[in-house]
Amino acid sequence: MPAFTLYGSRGSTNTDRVRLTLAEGGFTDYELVLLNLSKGEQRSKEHLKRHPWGKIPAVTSDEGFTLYESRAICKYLAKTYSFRLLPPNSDVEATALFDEAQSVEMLYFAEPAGRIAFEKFAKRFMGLPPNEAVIADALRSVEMFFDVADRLLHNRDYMAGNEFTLVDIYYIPLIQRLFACGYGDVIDSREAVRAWWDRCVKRPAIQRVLVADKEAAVAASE
Ligand SMILES: N[C@@H](CCC(=O)N[C@@H](CS)C(=O)NCC(=O)O)C(=O)O
Repeated sequence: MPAFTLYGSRGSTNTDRVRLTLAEGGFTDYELVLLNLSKGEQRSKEHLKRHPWGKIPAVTSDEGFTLYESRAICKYLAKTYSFRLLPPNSDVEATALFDEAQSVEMLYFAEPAGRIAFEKFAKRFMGLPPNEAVIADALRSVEMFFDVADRLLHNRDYMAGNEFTLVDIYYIPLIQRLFACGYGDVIDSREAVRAWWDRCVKRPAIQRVLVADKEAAVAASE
């Protein structure tokens, strides 16, 4: 009996955030149930009991514990299974810097990067044209974000300090999506950001997931 069920979808950046966390933690004792978003399965009566806003990912345990929101899930899993991806609770300053980095990622990066991903990637599957004005505006915000991040990363190895943490994982799926949409230059053109990105994606567990997903995407398109 797996420890919990993760409800997600293939190609979902929010699901991938959780999958990457589990991979880094070396945790495989879970079941992944894939919902078909284009069929609206995320809004089924059954799934709305797990996620009242009708989205993925969500996790449920046999004991009846349910949680949604990818970052909350990642943090819960890291704490429950003692993944070394969070500063120790006893280190109040490192925990505060982690919380700071987490807010920065979600509000200053994921918001505009998510708009680009939606316009350039998701809309293609909906048969809708991208709104170029929205993309241009979001791209400006992402560029400005990485200008600041580049300065910070000249003095630290990772987003929350000198240790790789969950916050670094939080960035990976949307940056991958930026590369897939042709905006990889926002990373490649900034020396410290590029070096940070290389450190993240060269981690063996991350690398395994990214390679497997790439192969699965190629196989699905053939
Ligand atoms: N903030 C949420 C976002 C969840 C989200 O938007 N998930 C997308 C898939 S990546 C979804 O369920 N989309 C389907 C829909 O909105 O109907 C998280 O981090 O989990």
